[in-house]
Amino acid sequence: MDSRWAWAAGLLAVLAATTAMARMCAVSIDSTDQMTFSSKEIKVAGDCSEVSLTLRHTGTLAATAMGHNWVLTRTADYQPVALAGMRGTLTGSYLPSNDARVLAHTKVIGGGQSTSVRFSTSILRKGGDYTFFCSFPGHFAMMKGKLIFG
Ligand SMILES: [Cu+2]
Repeated sequence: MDSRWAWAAGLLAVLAATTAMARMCAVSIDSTDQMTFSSKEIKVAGDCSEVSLTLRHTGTLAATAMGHNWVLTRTADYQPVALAGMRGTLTGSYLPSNDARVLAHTKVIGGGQSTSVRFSTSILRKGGDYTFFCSFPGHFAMMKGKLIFG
């Protein structure tokens, strides 16, 4: 009996430690028919272990005409990935397929829709230089911002 209680207490301690370590942080950003994001900067606290990002499209235009997505890369990779994405397709999220430079991304949505993506902050370095953008062809120059982690 004693050893069973000790085992249960040990299991609870492990569960408590795991829960304390895993911190999910929710962030959200809007996009519009005017080809804009609602913010130029997204801050993720350094103790977040996971990020849940929600992208909303508050406009009315269809995804084929004014589609938006949210793509995260290192800032050095942002333009090359955006340019490569222009040769992509709507179903492929206008991104090169299986490209390790794409750290996280949502699908492309149209007006009135929302989507989200979850990713681990283990892919980020504190204080690193990260850019988020929309890879719909022609949007990346206007629709971009910085993601700050740390
Ligand atoms: Cu867009």
